[in-house]
Amino acid sequence: MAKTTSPNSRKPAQLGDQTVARGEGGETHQVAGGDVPVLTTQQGVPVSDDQNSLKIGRRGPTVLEDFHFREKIFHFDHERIPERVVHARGYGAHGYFKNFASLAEITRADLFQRAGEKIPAFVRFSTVAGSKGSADLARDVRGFAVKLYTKEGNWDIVGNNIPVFFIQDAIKFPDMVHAAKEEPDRAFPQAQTAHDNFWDFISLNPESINMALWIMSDRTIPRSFRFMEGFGVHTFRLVTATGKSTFVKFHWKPKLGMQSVVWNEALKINGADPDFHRRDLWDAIRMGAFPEWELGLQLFDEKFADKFAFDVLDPTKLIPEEELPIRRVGRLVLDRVVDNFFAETEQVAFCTQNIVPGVDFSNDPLLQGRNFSYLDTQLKRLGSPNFTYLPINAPKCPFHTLQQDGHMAFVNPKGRVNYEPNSWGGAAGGPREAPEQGFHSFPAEEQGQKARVRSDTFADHYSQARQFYLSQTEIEQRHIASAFTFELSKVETPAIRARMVAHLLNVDAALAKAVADGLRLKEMPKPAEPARPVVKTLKPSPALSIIGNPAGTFEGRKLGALVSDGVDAALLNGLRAALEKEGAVLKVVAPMIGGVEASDGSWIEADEKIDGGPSVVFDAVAVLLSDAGAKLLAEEATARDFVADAFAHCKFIAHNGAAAPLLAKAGVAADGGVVELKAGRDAAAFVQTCRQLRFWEREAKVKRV
Ligand code: HDE
Repeated sequence: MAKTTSPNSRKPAQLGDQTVARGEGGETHQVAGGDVPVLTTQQGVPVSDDQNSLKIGRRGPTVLEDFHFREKIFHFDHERIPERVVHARGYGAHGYFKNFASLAEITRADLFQRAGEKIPAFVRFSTVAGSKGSADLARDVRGFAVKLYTKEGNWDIVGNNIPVFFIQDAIKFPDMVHAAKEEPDRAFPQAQTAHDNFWDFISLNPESINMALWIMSDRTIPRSFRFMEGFGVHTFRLVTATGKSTFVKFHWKPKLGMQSVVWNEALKINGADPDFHRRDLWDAIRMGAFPEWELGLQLFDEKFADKFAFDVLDPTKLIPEEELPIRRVGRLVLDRVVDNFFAETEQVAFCTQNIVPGVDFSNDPLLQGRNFSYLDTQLKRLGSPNFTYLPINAPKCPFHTLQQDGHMAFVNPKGRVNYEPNSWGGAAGGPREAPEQGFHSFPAEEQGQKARVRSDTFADHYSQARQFYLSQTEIEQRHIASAFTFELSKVETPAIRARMVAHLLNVDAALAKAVADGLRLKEMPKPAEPARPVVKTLKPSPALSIIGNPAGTFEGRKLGALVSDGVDAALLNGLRAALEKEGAVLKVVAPMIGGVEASDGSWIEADEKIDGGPSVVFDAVAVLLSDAGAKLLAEEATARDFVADAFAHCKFIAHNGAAAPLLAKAGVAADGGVVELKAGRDAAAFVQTCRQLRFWEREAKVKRV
């Protein structure tokens, strides 16, 4: 059995294009040399062999003294940190915020003092309910958390893509999140609110009804992080150098407009590309198509707050922008992907308590509770109060605290001083207070009895839900009814389904009827008893609709062109050129990843094989085939799905004449969204049509239940 070769003997081997060394057991060794660095242990000791653990004899036991093996496995065993209890699934990117004009008359916040001030920013988008590995297209609120590294400290605006929230008091957050997440006995469903516990909770908490309308709208199935609005949700304060306070609500407005997918598409994207949103952000930034938003402020004073129909401290309410216009004050641009997902996106620690001089909190009871939760949760996640020194969390301005030690204290002060006041003058005495420059809380007058109460100004639960619903286009209203029907159809307890319909009766009778019919409720329930009569006179707010505010561009979007051998090269190239001119991209989908041979003999590389690139991952499609290609693909189920789904999802479909057999087999009926391209020059007009994003007129024909 024993062999005589030395334990380190290695013979060269050829693995395709790679020349490697091979050990006695046939294992691959790649060796340092030239500019290839030497692999070391964490202690810097060079490693001779990373393929084999240390053994007694060739077939003997592994020895405990193998420090390289133990260190490697030890570190691996501890790679995971607790995922965020909510917003676990997220994706971040770097960028900057640039201020348009001085806002010194409204706030002393340093980033708003000088026109054109540019500061670094980091943004993390997320879903709420799912685990870290859940799919991107869950129907869910999206987190929109922004860290602004200002010259007077870090300011975190930890917002969402929806301007209102489920609950009015932070003490309800654990209940709400428990109900939304997987049920504790069975540990499913993952990343879905379509289950009994969630709707049970909502139906027993009418304060959630406004948010329920929002989460059943298309806002919760965005096409891309790039096409979402963001909101600070709570009322905050901006404070000037002289102590004047203005209330403010924060808005992020996407440059490329808003866009969502349709629900059936979302379900399929989750299978086809669970990383759809993170891939989209990564690709856009790497392509140089930097996502951009404008920061908008709704500014108001006590007088406005007093006459506004709702309490501005109630986070389940918004202020319509028609009633209080949004002032755009700067641009947020994301221009750099992370170098390392864990170091940046996972370790970034947003805290609502991170505000800067010139910004202050309001008494919103949700915000007050959040100010405790975020710091607390970061300690659990990151394991040490020194998480603030991690490069992604550390301020980019000078900072000097007298805090010390703790786990992983890797930034430490020098010298003798770790307290103040002290007798050591000058630099040796360490940092001191700055009475003028330092953060001052706005000296709001507060008084009242200590009590566990909720203000009766929070008691109107339906009026804004109704306003939101009536602000939607008919198509969006149908989507809301379908979403309620879908979610409640997954609820097993009939009483919960009926209870939700009882609430919807207070929102809009037609909506309640559509959902009741969709569920086949045997009998319409009585409306839920409102704590306050529903105000039916609120004017609709058209700004709340996505479809009613069309993006008017196909920029940043993607067209999938299904091609076969013999594809008309001029047509394909014409389409590609027209899309590029618009700032959009064309992706080639082919029967095989190696590509196709075009009519002129040129070779066209494919981006996706047909079943890896279904039409759901594109904003519009083109079907450009030869006669033989159409014949072949008409018999191919994945090709038929490609076309049938594009049609069902109301996408614009371009095709050449030869593609007709496949279109017919897929059930495509001629309509204004199906456009024949005869020559490359037709492409420009088609791309212009695509600016509408969807051919919504088709929807009533393809969605009957
Ligand atoms: Fe959060 N939330 N939240 N939340 N939230 C967290 O902090 C919490 C709320 C939001 O990308 C946690 O670091 C409470 C509203 C975002 O890292 C935790 C309450 C809004 C993110 C937490 C709320 C948000 C979080 C979990 C009710 C929109 C992800 C991990 C009082 C305005 C940030 C973490 C990121 C994350 C608590 C309600 C947005 C547990 C107690 C309202 C975008 O601290």
